[in-house]
Amino acid sequence: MKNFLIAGLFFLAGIPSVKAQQVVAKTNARVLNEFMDQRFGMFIHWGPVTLRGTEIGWSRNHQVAQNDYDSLYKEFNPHFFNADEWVKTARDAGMKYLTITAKHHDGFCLWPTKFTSYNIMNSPYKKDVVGALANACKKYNIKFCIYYTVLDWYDQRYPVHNNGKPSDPNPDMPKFVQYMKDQLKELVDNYHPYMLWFDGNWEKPWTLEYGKEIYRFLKALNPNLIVNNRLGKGQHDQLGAETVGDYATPEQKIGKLNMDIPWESCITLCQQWAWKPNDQMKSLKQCIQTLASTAGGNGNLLFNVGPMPDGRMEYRQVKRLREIGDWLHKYGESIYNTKGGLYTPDSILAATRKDNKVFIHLFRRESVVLKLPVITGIKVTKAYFLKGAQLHSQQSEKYISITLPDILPDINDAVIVLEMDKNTEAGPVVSR
Ligand code: FHN
Repeated sequence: MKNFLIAGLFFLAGIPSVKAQQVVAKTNARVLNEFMDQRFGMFIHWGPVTLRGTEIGWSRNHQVAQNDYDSLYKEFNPHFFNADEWVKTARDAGMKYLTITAKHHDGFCLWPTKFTSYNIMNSPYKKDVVGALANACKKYNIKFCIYYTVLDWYDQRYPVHNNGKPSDPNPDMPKFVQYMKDQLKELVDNYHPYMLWFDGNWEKPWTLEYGKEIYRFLKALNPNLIVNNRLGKGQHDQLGAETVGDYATPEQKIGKLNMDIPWESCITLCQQWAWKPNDQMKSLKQCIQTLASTAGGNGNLLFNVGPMPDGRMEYRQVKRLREIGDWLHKYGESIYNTKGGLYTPDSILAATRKDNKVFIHLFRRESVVLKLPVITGIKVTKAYFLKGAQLHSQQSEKYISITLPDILPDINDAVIVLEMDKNTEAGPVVSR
C-alpha cells in the first residue's frame, strides 16, 4: 500500500516516479488503500437470461436465438427479489462490497435509464433493481459498486454484434460513447457507486482514447470514484502502458503476488457467471483457500454469485457463503486490513501480515514440523494458532521451525500467528 502512496504522491507533485511511468492510480492512494483493505466483495451477474439458465451475453445468438434472447425481458418478473436479503447474504459472508451487473454485454439495463427502453421498467417487474441494491447496501454498510460493459451487442450504434452476427450497417461510435456518458452520469448521480467495474474492452471498436475520455468524464463527476483497469486496452491481470483505471483484474484465477499495484481477482462460486441449474459449486475448502491465497498475494477477491430468475439466490450458495462468513467471523483478523506476504502463496500455505504479526494460512499438514525461511533481521517472539493453542517454535540462522499438532484446528485453513520482534509490513516477500 505504501507504494501506491509514493506513486500517487509523485503523480500529484507532477514528478513521474519510476512506477508512475507505467501507470499511476489516478484515484487518491488513500481511497485505493482503503479499498484494498476490504479484501472481499460479492459479484452478481443477473438479468432476463436467467430464464434460460445460459450465460449472460455470450449465449445470445448462440444457445439462445437472438430474437428469443432479446424478448426474455418481457417475461422477466423476479417476484422473490429482495435487495435486503441479497445484501445481508453478502454481509453474512464477510463481504465488504457488492458489484451488480447494471448492464452486461446483452445491453439490458437493470435501472430505469432514460436512454434506452431496453430496461427493467419495461419488464413485468417494473422496479429499479440497481436503486434497491444501492439503498440496501447503504442500510447494511456494504460498499455499493456497479458493473458496466463498454461493449453492447444489442445497441445498433455499437458496430459489433455477438457470435458472428454481421456488424451493424450504420454504426455510430461517437453517438454510442455519448450514450455511455449519459448512462454513466445517471448511475453516478443517482446511486453514488463506490466503484465502477468496467468490462468488454477487448473488441476492436473500443479504443484507448475512448477509455481515457470516459475516465476523465467520470473523475470530473467524482474524483474518488474507483475504476477498475478495463476502460483502456491491455491485459486484464496487469497495469500497463494502455491501462486506464486504478487496479488490475485477473479473472477466474488467483492473481500473482504483487506488492506494488492494487489488484482484485474475479472468480465464480459456481462455473457460470449467470445462474445455471445444477451448476458445479466450489467446496468450502476451495473458497477459503482461494480467499486466503488472494489476500496472501496482496489482492482482493470479488466472488461471483448468479441469482435465479425468480430473484432468489440458491439456498446451497447462500449456505456456502454463510460458511465462509463463519470462518471469517473467527479468523477475519488474518484477512481484512492485512498485506500479502512474508511468504509467496503456494499449494501448502499463504501468508498475510499486519504490524508485527505474520499470519500463516496452513492449507494442509505436510509434516510434524513446519519450516519457514528466516527473514533477515526479523525474529519470532511467539507462535500460536489464531484463537487457539500456543505452538512451539525455534529459529535457526536459516529456518523458523514450528511443531504442529497431529490434527490442525481448521481443515480448510489453520491460521498460525507468528509474533515478530518488529513491524513486518515493509519486509521482503520470499518463496519457500
Ligand atoms: O464477458 C465477460 C463475462 O461474461 C463476465 O462478465 C466476466 C467477469 O469478469 N468478464 C467478461 C469476460 O472477461
